[in-house]
Amino acid sequence: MGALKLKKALLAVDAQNDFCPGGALGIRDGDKAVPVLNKYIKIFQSKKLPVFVTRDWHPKVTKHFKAYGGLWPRHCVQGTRGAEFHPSLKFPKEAIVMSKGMDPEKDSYSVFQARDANGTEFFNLLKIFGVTEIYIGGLATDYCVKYTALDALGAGLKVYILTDAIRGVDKNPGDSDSALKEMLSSGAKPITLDNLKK
Ligand code: VGL
Ligand code: ZN
Repeated sequence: MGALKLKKALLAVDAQNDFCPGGALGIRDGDKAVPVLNKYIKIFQSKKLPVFVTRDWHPKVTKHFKAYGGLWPRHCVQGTRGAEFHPSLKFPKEAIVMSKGMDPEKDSYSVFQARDANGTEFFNLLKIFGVTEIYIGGLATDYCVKYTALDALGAGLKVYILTDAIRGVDKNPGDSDSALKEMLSSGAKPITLDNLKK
């Protein structure tokens, strides 16, 4: 299982209670992405490929929230139920949990601004694992998924978007559609469970 041979990695983005229906920033059908993400996780796990699971992880007070001048209702506050992973998300203990959004001064949507439990940044983990292709699914299409995909392309990685496992906020109608178009026109490739090479 030489780490140097590893190439592909899965990124399951922000499948958290607050981004699902009933949550503080509930995304329509956000929970529907979870069982599909679970299937991708199983496939990557069975091939011993790295699985990254990310979470939005905010302090109580941050400029990210409307109350302090930002865009969003209070959501995914560290230690709250809303910040927990959706109860049906299943991932192995080897999965690497990445947290982002801890800086009270700014918004950070990209997983390239996230850190693992040791404080290591995503890009460094990709280098350590030898990852050159990332498969991205989860929430939200028009924020975390989009900015992560664009950063990954900018870093020279090959990027696949799991189009059957993403859902968006659509703060403005059509945001998710345009986000997907932008990712694809920037070089990301769409993929679904059916055409993922087994
Ligand atoms: C996100 C809205 C607010 C995201 C985070 O990571 O997609 N979206 N906070
Ligand atoms: Zn957030």
